[in-house]
Amino acid sequence: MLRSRLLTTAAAIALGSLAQAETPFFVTTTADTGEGTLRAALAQAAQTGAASRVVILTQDDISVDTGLVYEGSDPLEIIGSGQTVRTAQDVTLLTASNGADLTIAGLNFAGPGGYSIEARADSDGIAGKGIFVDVRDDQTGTVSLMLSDVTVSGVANHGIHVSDCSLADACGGGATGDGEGSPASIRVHLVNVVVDDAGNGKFDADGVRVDERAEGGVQFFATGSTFTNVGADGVELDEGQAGDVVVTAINSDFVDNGGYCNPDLLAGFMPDVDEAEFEEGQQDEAGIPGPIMGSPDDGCFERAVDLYDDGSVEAYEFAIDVDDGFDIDESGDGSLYAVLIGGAITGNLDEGNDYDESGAGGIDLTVIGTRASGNADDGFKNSEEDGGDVVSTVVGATSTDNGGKGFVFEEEGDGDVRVDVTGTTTGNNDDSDDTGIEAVQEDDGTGSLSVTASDITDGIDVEGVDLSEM
Ligand SMILES: [Ca+2]
Ligand SMILES: [Ca+2]
Ligand SMILES: [Ca+2]
Ligand SMILES: [Ca+2]
Repeated sequence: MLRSRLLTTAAAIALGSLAQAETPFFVTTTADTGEGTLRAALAQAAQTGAASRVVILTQDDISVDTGLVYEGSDPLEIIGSGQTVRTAQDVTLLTASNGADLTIAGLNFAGPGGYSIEARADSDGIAGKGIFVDVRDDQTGTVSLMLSDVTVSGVANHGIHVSDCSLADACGGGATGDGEGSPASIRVHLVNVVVDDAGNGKFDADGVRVDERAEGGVQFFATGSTFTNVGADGVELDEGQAGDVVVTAINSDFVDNGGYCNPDLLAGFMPDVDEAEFEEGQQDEAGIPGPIMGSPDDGCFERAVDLYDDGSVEAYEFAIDVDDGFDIDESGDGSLYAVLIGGAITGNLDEGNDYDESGAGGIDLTVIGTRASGNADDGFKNSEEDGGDVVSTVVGATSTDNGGKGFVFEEEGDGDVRVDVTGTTTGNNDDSDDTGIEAVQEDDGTGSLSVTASDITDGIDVEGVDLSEM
């Protein structure tokens, strides 16, 4: 036993020196464990102390009962030719546990599938992901995840997750997200990637989720990629403290996401009166509906209560927390820069695009030929707070049949609104009462909206913004 262990170590060291010369580790069997497996190759690669490449030579699917882990901190490349790594267990299929740069080509990841709010995965505290990169607390530079020709499906939790957040899965989402992070930035680069049926086994699990905290920003690039049937957001980028979010999405689709908190199923648990307002002193807090309990997932209900200074209730409101196609929350110093070219953002249970920026910095959005349709709330929502502008160019885009507005540009605090819309179509959004485009400039600053050669049949609503139509 001791002897074979020594031999194994010697073999690993030998292979390690080869890897430094870029000789790959070959996967020669589809077995779960043992020599020649993907699992063994990842362990060997981690021992090299250098950048490594793993090439899968087998053709059949690789079935695993426990998650695969790469513990190295040096870059790793995994090259497949369309095989699938699959599991029947609720485990994270591939984890890079020490923040390594990870490049994967031609490989699919499939969880058990069949998850929903009525078939949850998280009752044991575990909900498996597809690909998970955990950034080290002291990491610097840019952590890179590059995927091409990769599919992730059937996992209960996030399909793809990069976490630079000390609280791991308790990091929380949106502008209220907590947690500390490393100085590092995060880059996610997706080419021909499909995330389908991820995040349906627990609350707030996204197709792609990036949690970036402390110094450093997020770069997100996707081309020819699809995010569909995800329980929470198709893609959610959460950037906190200093740093920008820089997005390019080309011909990428965000379709039918956000339905884990199934409104049809949960509506019956809502209070009879789900929102109300009161005069001061009229209503004490004990007399309004309390937090909802006993539903398939009580985390799905948002309950907001505003109190007067005397402690009486000013207003309360309940909502079911459905999610978006593409959700970005940039907070603290830094801006949100996004370019969308082509692609469809359709059938999502909340907004299609939901972009929020706060702290210093603005929103700079370019949309060319992208279509948003059939989303439950706004097609393209852009909301900017504090110092900073909202600047947007929209060309040849479409936003129709959404439950909210077609396009929303909201700016608060210091800063201006400058929006140019050309060759764009909106129609049948909300009640069609000036719901095609809304532009709002509050507080200090100026606002301009120019609409040229466009068909905005459901009208334009401006506030603090000069409108010019040609
Ligand atoms: Ca960071
Ligand atoms: Ca940051
Ligand atoms: Ca900011
Ligand atoms: Ca502002």
